[in-house]
Amino acid sequence: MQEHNLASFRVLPVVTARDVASTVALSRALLAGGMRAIEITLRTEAALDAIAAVREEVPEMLVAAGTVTNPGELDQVVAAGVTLALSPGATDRLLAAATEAPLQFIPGVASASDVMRAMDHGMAVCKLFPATVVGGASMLKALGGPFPTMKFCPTGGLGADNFRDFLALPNVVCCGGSWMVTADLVDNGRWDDIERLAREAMS
Ligand code: PYR
Repeated sequence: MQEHNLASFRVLPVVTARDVASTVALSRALLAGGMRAIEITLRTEAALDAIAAVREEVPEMLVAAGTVTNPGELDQVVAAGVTLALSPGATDRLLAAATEAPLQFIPGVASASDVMRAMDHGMAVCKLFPATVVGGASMLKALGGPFPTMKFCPTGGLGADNFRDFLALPNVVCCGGSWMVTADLVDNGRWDDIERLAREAMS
């Protein structure tokens, strides 16, 4: 299993690919703003083509796949050459498949039991999702008690105003967020604003 330096990402932009061209364009803007990793979620028809295109056309960007919810989707992203996959949750089937797959997998968790199931399958990093809904920074501090070695990538409800509170926690390696790649920014081709928001998040 390949291990990524997640702390170096700082903020992992979580992208819904509307189409290939706009996803390549927003990836270039994020890269120009200092972001070197992107999570493209499997929520749209365009997602797998967008993953392939960004890998090809923006090779400096590490392309992770998000919303990987079952072993079949895991196979698809492995076939696409992806080395990091994330999920909003986890099932035992998905966790078992992930331990056999040639990539790093970050399952989603929302409770102590979810963390324990992830640990059963050897996971060292989990995505807290939806982070602000299930308790936010207080939840992460509380989980740090029984699970001192587990690291988290909180995602869901994070924005420019609060992500630094999460990053400051010792058990947070990086934060997921979409505030720099909203539908409004992407649909209107506001690449300069995306670049600026990325740069602000990385500074
Ligand atoms: C995901 O779908 O992977 C999220 O980040 C929620």
